[in-house]
Order: sequence, then structure tokens, then C-alpha cells
Amino acid sequence: MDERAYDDRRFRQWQAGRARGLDRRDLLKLAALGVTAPALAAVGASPAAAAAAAAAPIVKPLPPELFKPLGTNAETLWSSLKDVGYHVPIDRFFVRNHTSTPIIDSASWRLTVFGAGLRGGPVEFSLRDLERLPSVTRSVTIECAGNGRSYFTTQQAQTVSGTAWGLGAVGVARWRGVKLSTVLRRAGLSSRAVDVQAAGLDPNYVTGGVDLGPVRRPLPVRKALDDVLLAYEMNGSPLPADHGHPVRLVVPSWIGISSIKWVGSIEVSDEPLFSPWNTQFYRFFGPDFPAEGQPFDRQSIKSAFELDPGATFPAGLPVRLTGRSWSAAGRIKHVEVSTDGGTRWRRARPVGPSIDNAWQRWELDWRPAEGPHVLQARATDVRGNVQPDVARFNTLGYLFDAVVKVPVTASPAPAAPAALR
Ligand SMILES: Nc1nc2c(c(=O)[nH]1)N[C@H]1C(S)=C(S)[C@@H](COP(=O)(O)O)O[C@H]1N2
Ligand SMILES: [Mo]
Repeated sequence: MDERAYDDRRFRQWQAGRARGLDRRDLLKLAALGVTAPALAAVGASPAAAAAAAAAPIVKPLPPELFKPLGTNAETLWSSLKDVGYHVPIDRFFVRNHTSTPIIDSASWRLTVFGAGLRGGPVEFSLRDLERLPSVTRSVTIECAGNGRSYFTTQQAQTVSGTAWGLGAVGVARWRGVKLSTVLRRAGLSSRAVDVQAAGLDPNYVTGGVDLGPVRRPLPVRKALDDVLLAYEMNGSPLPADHGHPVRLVVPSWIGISSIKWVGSIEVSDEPLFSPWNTQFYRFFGPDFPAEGQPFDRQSIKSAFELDPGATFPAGLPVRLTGRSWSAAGRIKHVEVSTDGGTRWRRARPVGPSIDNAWQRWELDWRPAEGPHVLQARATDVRGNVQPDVARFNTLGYLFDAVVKVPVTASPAPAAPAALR
């Protein structure tokens, strides 16, 4: 899948006004109202968003040892992933909600597939219908395009807008479901099909006083037919409410917004589709980019230690540092770790499997001297991508891929009680 070519083509079509959904004139109207992209991305900017937040936007418990709450979202604490195995348990998987988690009755839920890219009229599927189709199970990363955004500010002194995530807007789960291609073919996919757009059943996203409609984002038919799942199970359980119950998209290697939760309908069009989620959001804006922004779809490459910034260790004793690295371009080849602020780098030991579209766990032994230290991890993938020292600035703070500096402290080990000496 050549995302660059697709993005460039759609961008030109959109500029030429050949767009249905949110076209360029609508966007200019929004801009005239003062609803610019950064303002639209601000968290909880509207009274409606604030009201949704007040009504518990997330259903599952968010204990402080597992999550950092961020508006309508919840970030996984990396310390909670130590010793939990390859997949992130549901109780600590991050949640990114534009509004709030809807409670949907799976017995009466229906998926409607419709549009001019089908040979016939709309086709409905119940959950039972989907479960009767051949299923696949895959370990896949879902990561928010804004994961790591706060480091643009704390590490690069740049101002960006949007949810101030650390590195915990990412997780790997075992997703089971039916291939989107299977469902589209059953629904009568025609050779005229161009784009495929799922829409969520959560409340419409209202920001800056403008109702942008249901959360939705188009996929080119080529990606939709390639590796996309309509998932109804997560880590062996029915999909939980916060993660899209009863059915969500899982779009490997693409930014989290592609993996639409609580799917109610899927439009198959015979012309390019656009939505606010690929026009004013999820574009690179800023001095290095065209005024109208540069579209993108693919996630980048990152690493994280399984600890929280500011963690403390006993000085002079061996400690096993653990972490995970992942890339949307392919498996991780190796990971280097520095415990001295970037002077010396050592290869981390890989632990467990290295799965395409998921992550690689790793570890490294260390004996810290007393005092403050800076930890860094830098991944290289099989395509030769290496995490840079500086991430490319963009005003909405997407795809922070630079090596993150993690401050920790080694404190004198507590003295043994007198009786034990
Ligand atoms: N319907 C709907 N789908 C959605 C969203 C949403 O708010 N509504 N958020 C998207 C974003 S931005 C991300 S990063 C992922 C997060 O998935 P998770 O909450 O299961 O971790 O869901 C995506 N799908
Ligand atoms: Mo996201």
C-alpha cells in the first residue's frame, strides 16, 4: 500500500473541489468562523464536550496506578506494563474518546453497508451474521497519532495543541473478527468502489460550536481489502464498551483514528470521500508544510521504558530495565539503550516474539550510581528507520518519533535494620 501516492492524489482532488463529505469551501467557512484546525483540536473546547466529559466518558474503572486521566481520554501508565506479557490487558488499555463511550445492545445492533460502490442497495449484518463468517485473530498495535505529543513541548520547547499524551496512547491486543474484505464482498462490492468509510455510533463530535457529525474517516478500497478487521473480540473477550462494543475497525499500521469504534455503518463510495478527520485533523500543519496541511495515514516508530518518568531505583544494586519498541513500517530489528544521557549506547536484549504490526519487548541490566540519570531507548526497524533525536514539528503535534529522555533517580538503598546487620 503506497499511502503517499494515495494521500497526494486525494489532496489534489480535495483542492480541486472534487470532494464529498467536508469540502474545501466548508473548511474555509469554518475558518471564517474562527474555527481553525488548532482550535478544533483543543481538548474539551466546547460546552458540549465538557458536558460529555461530565457524564463519565469512559465506562471502565481508571485506577491511578494504571491510568492518567486526560479529559475524555485515559493514558496507560507505562509502569503498569511491567511483567504483564505481550498483550496489554483490557483493564489498562488506553482509551481515546472524542465524546463518550456509548452503551450498545449487541442483540439489536446492526451494521449497514451502503453506497454507490456496491452493486445493489444497502446490506445489513447482525453480530451473529458477522460471527458466522470466517474469523481471523491477529496481534495488532493501536496507537493514537498524538501519542508522545507532550514531548514536543517538554523536549523541543514547541507549542502544539491537542491532548498532552506522554507515551501511553498505544497498546497491542489480540483482536478477533472478520476481515473487512469478506464483509464488503458479501455486501456486493463493485469494481467502481473507491473509498470505504466507517462511522461510529458515539455522540457526534461538536467543537467550537460546530457539529462535525459522527466520528468517521475514509480508507482507500485497496487498504480496506488488504489487512483491515471488523473486530468483535479483544484478548479473547467480547469487545469491551470503551473499545468499540460490539464491533470496531482494526486498521494495522495506520493512525489510531482509522480504527473506528462502535461501527454502525460503512459507506462504500464510487468517488473520493473526505471527513474532518482527514482534512482539518490528522494533517501536518506548520512552517514546513503546505498551508492546507499535508495528509498522512501511517504511524511511525517509537520506544518506551516500562516505568514512569521520575522513577527511583536503589543505588548500587542491579536493576533490569525493560521496555517495548514498535514501528508501523515493519518488525523491530534492534533497540539501543543509553543510561548516561546519550553518550554510550548498548544493545538491549530482545524478549519474546517480534511481530509485524505489533511490538518487540526488550531488557537491559543496569547498576545505577547514586544520583539523577537520563534513560533513552532508540529503535531501528527492518526497513532501516531509526528514531531521530528531534521529531518534525507540526502544530497539531502528530507522530512524535524522537528518542525520549526519561529522568530517573538512584537513591541510597535503605540501611538494613540493626538486628539484621
Ligand atoms: N467512533 C469512534 N471511533 C474512534 C474514536 C472515537 O472517538 N470514536 N477515537 C479514535 C482514536 S483517535 C483512537 S487513537 C482510537 C483509540 O482506540 P481505543 O480507545 O480502543 O484505545 O480509536 C479511534 N476510533
Ligand atoms: Mo487517536
